[in-house]
Amino acid sequence: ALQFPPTFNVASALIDRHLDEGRGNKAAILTVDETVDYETLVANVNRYGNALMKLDLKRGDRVLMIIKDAPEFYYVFWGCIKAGFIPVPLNTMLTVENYKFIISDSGANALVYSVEFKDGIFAALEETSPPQHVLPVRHVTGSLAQRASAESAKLEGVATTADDECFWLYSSGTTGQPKGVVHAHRDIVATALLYNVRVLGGQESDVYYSIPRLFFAYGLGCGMTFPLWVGATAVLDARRPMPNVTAELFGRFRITVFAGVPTYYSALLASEVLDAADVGSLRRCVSGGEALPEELQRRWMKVSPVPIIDGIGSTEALHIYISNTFEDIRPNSSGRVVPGYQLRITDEAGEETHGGSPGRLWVKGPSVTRCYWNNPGKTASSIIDGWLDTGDAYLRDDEGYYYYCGRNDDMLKVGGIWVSPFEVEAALISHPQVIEAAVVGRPDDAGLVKPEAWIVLKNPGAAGDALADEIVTYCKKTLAPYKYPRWVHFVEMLPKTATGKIQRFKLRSAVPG
Ligand code: 3SK
Repeated sequence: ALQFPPTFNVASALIDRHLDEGRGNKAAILTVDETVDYETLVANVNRYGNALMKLDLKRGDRVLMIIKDAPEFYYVFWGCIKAGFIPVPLNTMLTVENYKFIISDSGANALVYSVEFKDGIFAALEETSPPQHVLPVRHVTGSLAQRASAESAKLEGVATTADDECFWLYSSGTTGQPKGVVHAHRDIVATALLYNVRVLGGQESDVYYSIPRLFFAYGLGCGMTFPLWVGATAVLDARRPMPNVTAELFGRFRITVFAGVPTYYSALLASEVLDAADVGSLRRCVSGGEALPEELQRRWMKVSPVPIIDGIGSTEALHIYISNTFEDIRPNSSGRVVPGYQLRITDEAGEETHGGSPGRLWVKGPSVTRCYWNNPGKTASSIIDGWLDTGDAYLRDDEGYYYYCGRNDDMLKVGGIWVSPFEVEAALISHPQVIEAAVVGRPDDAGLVKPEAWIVLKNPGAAGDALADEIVTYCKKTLAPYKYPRWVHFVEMLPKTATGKIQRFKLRSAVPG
């Protein structure tokens, strides 16, 4: 079990500690425009914290952050935590409707934003009761940075405990309104140690770069809390992730720990921009968000010196709780439980299953949220005795490897037999013409549910009945007979959540064009 002193503010472990450990001159953050060493990081966190304290906020007040991946994200996040406020990083790509909802749901008293996102934010602010303070973060007059520059570079973190509320993230989910997920100080330590150090092997000499942005739990870990925990360096880049930009960053900063999602690994490979020099420094490559097909791993291994380590996490658990390891990669599996977490799979009656059939996956562990903000109904239905309902359907084999079978509500019953859309998708993706695929259930003329496939092609010009027939024949050979898709539609792209999860519910109601 993790041990914490009676008074514990996570900012002391991830920010203040580095000066005592002689890391002042080491780069904490690298961007294409600036290098922030640990000494500057600590000073700026303190200055921002002091500037926030002047805003007349109360302890525990929420500060919404709509901030790009840049050093100021760190300054506001850690400045809030040291000063006793609750930072709430938000997805910078949300709709005006989502922002309106969150501004009101969070009851935040301050909102700090990067000027690039001003239009959407102000459109939302016009239609709701705005937080008391709305401030640009940097690079303009009146910004928080400007106020901070006049402040002291010293700030004692407020006395909190490891279990106190520390920050929130809004989870997008595949349906419904975003939900505020409340995390404690200890949750950051648990993920940084259990996954980052013990599974991934993150170390002080590493240079981390995360494709998922800092406002996602995945990016918050791989792009900020993990490198800070081990005293390493993080590369931040606010541009939209594009293969040529990633290749440039790999080469320029000699990235050693890279975090991506399967769709992005696939785009990197399809672009053919990576050369041996770019990938030469890679030590660990991580994938999450959606399951990694074996075929993608095979293609990655042709260009990279190291394999992709696939895992699964959630905003509610803060990071990855099932993972492969560098030494032990099981194709098409999310891996085994990350030591420190517990898992169980239940059947439709809520009974724990021990056989090899898919069921509902529950997780318990030291970084799992204790509640959703302002949503006692959702808290009560999803978190029972510390066990979190992940919403995912999983199968565990005799050796303890877990296999993703889709979201619980995505599973289809075909002829009375459960079919995992993921298994059919994996078969489709192994066809040489297919880049991405999503499978949903659709009732046939007799009202019986059958698999339907939505496919993105490598060469969209090849779409047509002949290719559809070829793909169906291919699946019949690869899968159990009842699992092949009865309908095939070619599309330019699949609908996805901001974290890259396929929104199958949108496909279920889509009318094939
Ligand atoms: O698998 C995910 O979606 C995830 C969520 C939070 C943190 C990390 C990961 C990989």
